[in-house]
Amino acid sequence: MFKKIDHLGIAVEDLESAVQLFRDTLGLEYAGDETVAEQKVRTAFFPLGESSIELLEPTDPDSPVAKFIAKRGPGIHHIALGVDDTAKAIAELTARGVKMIDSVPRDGAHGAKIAFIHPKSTPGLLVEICQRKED
Ligand code: CMX
Repeated sequence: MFKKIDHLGIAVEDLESAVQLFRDTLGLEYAGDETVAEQKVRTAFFPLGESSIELLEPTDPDSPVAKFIAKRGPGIHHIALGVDDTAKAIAELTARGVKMIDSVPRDGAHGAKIAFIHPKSTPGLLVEICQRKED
């Protein structure tokens, strides 16, 4: 079902300074930013091999990412696993007894169809299932 690690999501307080670090200091390729309004985050992508690093800055104090930073500080927020079909993956995982946060796919960055597994079904790690638009 899972093809690869699609991306690692990293929560940051300030996107501009984090982009400077990853692009200018670490020298990673920068693929631009995108606001995902429905999830109250601004994202910046850095393709790296077959995966990417995704920086996440909250756009609102009510944003889940703002709450995450307040509780745990900046750092790895989620790991995203690539699939061909998010709806099918939700059905398969649910049938295997995995607790899902999302029972239907929602829109992620770059038109991806995404869903989250509940951290209660994993060792405290937030796992995103991600179907890329071009897939
Ligand atoms: N890591 C570990 N645990 C986490 C977590 C994280 N990043 N985020 C939430 N949790 C835990 C919470 O502590 C909570 O645990 P308890 O039930 O024990 O208290 C549980 O998961 C449920 O969290 P919640 O916030 O109460 O549940 P919601 O359904 O309101 O939201 C979630 C869950 C994951 C969707 C939300 O917290 C979130 O992070 N949304 C932003 C997602 C995001 O990164 N969007 C950008 C996507 C862009 C892209 O990749 O394309």
